[in-house]
Amino acid sequence: MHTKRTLYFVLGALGVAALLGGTLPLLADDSGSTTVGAMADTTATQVVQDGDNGAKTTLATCPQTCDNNPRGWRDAVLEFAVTGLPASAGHLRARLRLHAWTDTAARVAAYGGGPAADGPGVTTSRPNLPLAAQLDVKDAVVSGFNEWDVSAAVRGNGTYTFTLRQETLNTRVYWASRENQRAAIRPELTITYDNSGPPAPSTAPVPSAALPAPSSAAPAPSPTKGDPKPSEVTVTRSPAAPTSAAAPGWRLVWSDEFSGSAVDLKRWNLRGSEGRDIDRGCNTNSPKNTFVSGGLLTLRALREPATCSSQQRQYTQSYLDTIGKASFTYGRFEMRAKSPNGPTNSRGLWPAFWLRPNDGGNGEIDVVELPGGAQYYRAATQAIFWDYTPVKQDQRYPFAKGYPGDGFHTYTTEWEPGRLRWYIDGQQVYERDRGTTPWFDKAFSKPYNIRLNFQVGGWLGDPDASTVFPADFQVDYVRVWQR
Ligand SMILES: [Ca+2]
Repeated sequence: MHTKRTLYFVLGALGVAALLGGTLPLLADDSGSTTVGAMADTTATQVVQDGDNGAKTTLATCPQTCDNNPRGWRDAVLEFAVTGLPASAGHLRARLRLHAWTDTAARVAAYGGGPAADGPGVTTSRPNLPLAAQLDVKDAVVSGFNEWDVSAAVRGNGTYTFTLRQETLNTRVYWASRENQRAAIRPELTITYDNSGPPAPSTAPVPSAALPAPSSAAPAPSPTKGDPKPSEVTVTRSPAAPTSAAAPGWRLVWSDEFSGSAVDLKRWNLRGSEGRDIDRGCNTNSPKNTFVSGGLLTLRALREPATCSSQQRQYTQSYLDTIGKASFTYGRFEMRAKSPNGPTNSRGLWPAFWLRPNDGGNGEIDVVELPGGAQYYRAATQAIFWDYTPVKQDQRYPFAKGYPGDGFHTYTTEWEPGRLRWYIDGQQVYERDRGTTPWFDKAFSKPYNIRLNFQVGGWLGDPDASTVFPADFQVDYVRVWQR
């Protein structure tokens, strides 16, 4: 997985940034330095206003009593992959650096360990893991970068997780996250060393104060060996895909036909062990919840106990995104898919195909949301959001005949400067433009990435005894065209 992650190494002494594939040139014969950007970070026990795991610009910390937070400590958890240290590196000094926007009289301690990452760029909680030793503490937060000496935890190349815990001041402190649009203020781990060290073992040791790297982060779903999935799967064979659904003038720039036997992790991130506050399920990267077979991607919701983000939950679910892998400014986005939602069996099930801006700021384009339940199952929702107060515009489009769960349908959004159009099975059903939407240009003139997820529970209701699990949201393809 590490080779698929983008790590930012900064040669500190020279101030020259370079993207490297895993080797780090020495600055001098006798010393060196490397700065690694966080490959994952999150606010543990976050609340909605701290941002969501997929698109946030800040991390928050707050003591247990902060704002009467019912979920306990709000900690900032960060994970770094150190791969560039030479075999001869010795006397390692490691500094964890986070940027805050204001001076604040809050004591903040850095610990080794904490919840670990479960997918490329996604840190989520593994609850009940005790924090390792306290590494350093600062009595106050300063505007700009704050540094903690975490040398005691860093032994060499490897994956390191740190937790920042705010011990005083019952007000949240905000820190720039790895997704902040200003790259210069993102979290860093800076390591300096000399060349006095013994040759390192050929495989990275597991540092005592850090968690081991998650076992290959996101196991590629495999239809074979030991996986109970194939015997459980009811694969709905995909009828022949439409030859070309594109309107004239559009050219295909990205697609996944799901014709292989596993989720293509070059195209998608698969979120794991993530519990968002807006729903009732745990996103997992288990092949039980997300798999490719028979030309289809299946996102499967299950009724089963799971723990994520320090919470015990009763459902598991699937969430894929293209953050860091594919993004688009304008385009024609289409999914051909079958919702599992029928009239009597689907309360609390919520498949969706949508887009969010890379900068994590304002804006959201929902190509389609397909909430289940007797009230909702007949319609497909088209929506745009400015923010989540919420300032949004949307409609629920009831099928004239049938309903989204009666078979495969295509859901399309054409996004052009100043205009958005939505189609179902090739027929236009909704349109937004600068006239309908004063915030159109502010929200929809920057790169967006793609999300496919199957949420259980939330604003439109939670499952009840009638909801049937497993429930499968089956996707034949996702295609993106541009002009
Ligand atoms: Ca397909």
